[in-house]
Amino acid sequence: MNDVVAHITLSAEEHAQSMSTYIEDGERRAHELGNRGPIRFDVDGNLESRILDAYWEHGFYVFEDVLRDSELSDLREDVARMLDGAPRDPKSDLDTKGRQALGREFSREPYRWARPLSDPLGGTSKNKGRHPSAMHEAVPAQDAPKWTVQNLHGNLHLMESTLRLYGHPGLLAVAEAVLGADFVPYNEVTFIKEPGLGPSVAWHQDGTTHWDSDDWDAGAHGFNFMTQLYPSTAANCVWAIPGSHKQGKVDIPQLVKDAGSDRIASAVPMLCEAGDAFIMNRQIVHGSFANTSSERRVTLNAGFFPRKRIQDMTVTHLDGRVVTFDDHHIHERSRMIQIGIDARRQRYPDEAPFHYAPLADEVEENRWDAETRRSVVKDYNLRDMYI
Ligand SMILES: O=C(O)CCC(=O)C(=O)O
Repeated sequence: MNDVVAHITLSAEEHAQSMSTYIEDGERRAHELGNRGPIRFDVDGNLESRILDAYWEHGFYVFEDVLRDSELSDLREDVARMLDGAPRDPKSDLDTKGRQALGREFSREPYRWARPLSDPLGGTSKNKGRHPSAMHEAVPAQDAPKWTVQNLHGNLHLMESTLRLYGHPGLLAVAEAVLGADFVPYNEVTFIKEPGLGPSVAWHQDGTTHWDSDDWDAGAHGFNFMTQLYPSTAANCVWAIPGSHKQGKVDIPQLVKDAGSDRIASAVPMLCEAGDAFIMNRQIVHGSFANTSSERRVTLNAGFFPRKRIQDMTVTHLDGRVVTFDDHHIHERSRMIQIGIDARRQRYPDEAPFHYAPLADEVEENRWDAETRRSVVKDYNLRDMYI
């Protein structure tokens, strides 16, 4: 790996201090972009074109007030339950109270761990070498745990509230407007950045398959919705370089070299309040710093692709599995969207459910009930799609 800035380790205070001017400047530039507001539709029921234009121009948009208060509480409670029942360390089957840890019934391990305030990925070949440059690490407090939960994988079978969020009619209408009516799922992951513990995620662009395609475009690797359960602040949030999703593969080591540190000059913080959600293009250059602030961030990611970009693709997943996304695979994985819509309908009967065109004739088969919980939802993430 071309690691142009050697690993630098600071005290947590030094790290927070080193960020202060960068944060001030970044906050100002983030607010100047004008890419934020509620999800709004025009008189014909289409997503307002100025929202779409801002998304395609900058590569992200902040949707305000996406969650109702009760939904936000449900989501926070579910995440708290998962953290309370986490294994006491990455190798244990028991939680800190000696109970069987949660999630043991699923085929894929739900908990991903990192050393507090570390950079687990930067400058390594992990994640297909997507994170070429190291971030500054910081020394956690003496009483900090050895490990912190960085991610939950497979949100939709771990936390029912996230399944209801998955069926959110406003967010799904945005997905349809950006990707077309036949949009398909990617995966669902929780990012947890506890104060004084949360590790960095080194600068990277998501997407591994289509960078050299003849028909590559700014939307070739889809997007993530990133719903925020607590405020997303400049000190704990994801930073992104506006417009970089349109530039193809970006030379990240050069940007870090030019900056003289991991604080890339053109990046802005993705700021918002609890209950807001970003749409973020997966091709945008983005990353997050060690959370040396006093505020936690919890982000629920749910990604989507244009169907044509995954149809019949054969890929090697990060865990080495080789999978072809044929019609059957896409159909089975997409059922999670329709089941999410039904789970939401049951909780919020006052809301008009989203019409998911690919499964419009299979609404009855995709009710949220004990049968689909067992036969479709459990271990659904073995069918995650990835490009
Ligand atoms: O939430 C974060 O800190 C990083 C998120 C990220 O890198 C991603 O979703 O690709």
